[in-house]
Amino acid sequence: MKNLWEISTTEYAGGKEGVMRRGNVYQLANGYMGYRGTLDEFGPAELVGITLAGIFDRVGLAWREPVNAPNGGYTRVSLDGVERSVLTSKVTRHHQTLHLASARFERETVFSARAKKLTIKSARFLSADTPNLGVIQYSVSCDKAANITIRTGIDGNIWDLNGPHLLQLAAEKREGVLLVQGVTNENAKRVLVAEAIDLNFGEETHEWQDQRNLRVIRWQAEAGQTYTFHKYFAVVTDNDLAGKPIEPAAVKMVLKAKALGHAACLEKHRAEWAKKWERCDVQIEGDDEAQLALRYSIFQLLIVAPVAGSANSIPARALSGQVYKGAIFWDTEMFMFPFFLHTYPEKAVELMRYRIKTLDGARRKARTEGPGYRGAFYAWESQETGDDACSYFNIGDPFTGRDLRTHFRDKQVHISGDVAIALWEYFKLTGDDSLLLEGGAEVILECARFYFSHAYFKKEKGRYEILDVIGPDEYHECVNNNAFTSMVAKETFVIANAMVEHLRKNQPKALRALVKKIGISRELADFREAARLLYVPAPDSKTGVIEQFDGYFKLRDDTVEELKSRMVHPNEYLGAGQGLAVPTKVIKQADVVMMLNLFKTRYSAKIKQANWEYYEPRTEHGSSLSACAYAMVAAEFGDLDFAYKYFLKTAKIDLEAKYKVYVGTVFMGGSHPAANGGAWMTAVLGFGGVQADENRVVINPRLCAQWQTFRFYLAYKGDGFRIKITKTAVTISSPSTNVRRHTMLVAGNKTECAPGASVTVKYRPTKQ
Ligand code: IFM
Repeated sequence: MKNLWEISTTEYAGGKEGVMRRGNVYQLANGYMGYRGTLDEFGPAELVGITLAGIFDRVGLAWREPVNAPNGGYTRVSLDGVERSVLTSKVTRHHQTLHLASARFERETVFSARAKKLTIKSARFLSADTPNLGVIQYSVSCDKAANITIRTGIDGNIWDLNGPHLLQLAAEKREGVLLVQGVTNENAKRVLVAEAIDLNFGEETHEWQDQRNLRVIRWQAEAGQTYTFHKYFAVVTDNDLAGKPIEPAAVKMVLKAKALGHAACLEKHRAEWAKKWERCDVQIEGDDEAQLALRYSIFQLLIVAPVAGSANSIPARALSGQVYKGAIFWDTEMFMFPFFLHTYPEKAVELMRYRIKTLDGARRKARTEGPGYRGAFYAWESQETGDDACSYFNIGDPFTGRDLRTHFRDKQVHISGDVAIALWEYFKLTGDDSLLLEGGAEVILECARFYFSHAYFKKEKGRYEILDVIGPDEYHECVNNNAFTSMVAKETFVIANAMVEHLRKNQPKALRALVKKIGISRELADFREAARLLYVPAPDSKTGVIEQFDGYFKLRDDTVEELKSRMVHPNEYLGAGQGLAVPTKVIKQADVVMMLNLFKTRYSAKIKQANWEYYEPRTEHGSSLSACAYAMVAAEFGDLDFAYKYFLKTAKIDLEAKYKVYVGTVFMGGSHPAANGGAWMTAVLGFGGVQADENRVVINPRLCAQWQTFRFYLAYKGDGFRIKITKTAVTISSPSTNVRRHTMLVAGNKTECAPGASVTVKYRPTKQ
């Protein structure tokens, strides 16, 4: 039977491309850092990357990007004086596994040389208990007596897209601990890696060569004997210990881990992961393919969930490297945040704290970006300060090599509303207004202020309009009245008004202080008016189809296939100035359909179906964010087969790693946490039919044909529930640790869920 808690492969070749894709698939992370799924002996040419969360750097005029740390996991082995690597030696067997339950990467490789067989095994994890720490167990054995040399330590040769970011690289060995330190180019932040090992064989000498700070361990190995040591490496930066000496902290960390020992470190790490899975796993009976893909997607989200107290967020390519500048996009709020909010609110809050932390950056952007913009215009590509990392020429033209003017940065204004919506959802589903008081309320008001400064009052129609924007479909820039954007802007006003009412009733002092602080008192009436008068394109009275933006229906109705047949270069970008899609109705990704999914209670199933049927054939799905929106909406109007197809497409994106790695000339080969979140949303919110708001949880299951039983956890208002859905019944178990009785609406039946009780409700399955 297939193990649905691991993935493995015997592949190790495939050139740079194969190594790059496997590096993504087999990556580990712990919120603090990511470690690509590369092999111990690999270097920068094989895209080894230990990508750090929340620390960025810029070299010259190149894009700012996250900093990669020196590789404290580096080890290479020589047999009888010749180095062995999967890249250059004869490999008779190779096997590597990613263990999802314990977030560990293992490899075993057998090399053949001169009638000898050398076996190396290694297993690594990035501690879920101590975020700065990585731990590796490394073993070597040879079937015949042999001279073996191991070089292990810290590799200061760092793979960077736009580096080098660490200057003045310096190495040391102190108290048996290896150290490599560098300083970032832009902000002079120190990044230090310390490494300690436990070794009980061989002669150890020291080498600092080619930017590598290494221990050289030589010994005469006996035939068939296994030699094992453990490596403990820690990454510490000025972000962790601003202004304080970082070296003693790093040394202490690795020596402490070493004293604790590998087994104890692993035990602590496993215990943390057991807690994560206890809460976040989703179980599907009857469909192993979906089970593994969904579990893998959840794993991808859990490994990059921000460390408690960091106020970091999750970049669009997670911690799989420096792709997309390590930046945070709307992907987080719209696609990843729902998973955390419904299962792991402690992480959801961290994601929101990031937006609070970067509010000043959003204010700066509003001031500098637009004509008279005020409030908070969040960065399209956000890094640690909230200033926009997105350039005005963000895609390279593969024909000319020149950069194309794109308007992602200046016109994709829905980002501010996406943030406001997520903040409000957090309040509604947790019932906890402390985040609002911590700065969330200020964010919401500043987002509303931004939209009011952006909105145009069209006198002859007596309405506000949001003009000159880009919606989620990035192939059509500078459009007026984009349905998604206008709806999100309107909702921001609705939320601002509701929030002010909430605070007025429950936190009047805090509200008064906030209104005074940001001087917004007179604008509150504007927000009420804008909530009423902001125009959002409505469904056509005959067809039910919502026009994506003014004039969309007049565009040329080419098919996606026709468009693609005209492509001259495989990586050419279909949008921007002269992109093939610009004069046509072909859209990049779900736009109106994304809006129908986000505001699902406001539109009928009929409207959803009409729009889905209109837009799906016209969607290129050029973004990994697209398929899940179509899947969720299809589940709502009952096309479960289609929903399933797009669910799988989304859930398998990182597992299969067949995604495109270039847009124009821009390399973007990393993992896709938004799609991972989309997979979870399609499963739980789509097939599970979960819809929670401030008043109650509604569950209207519509299981796809393949699934017999579907189990998941749901966090709601400080309590948690285990939900089991079969083809005919929903069972909700409320643990005795729950504090309150909750009323849920299950398949139309009002259901009381009391702490310690379990309740089953029968339902009639959706006809297919
Ligand atoms: O945020 C997305 C955008 O919607 C489409 N291009 C890629 C971005 C990052 O995933």
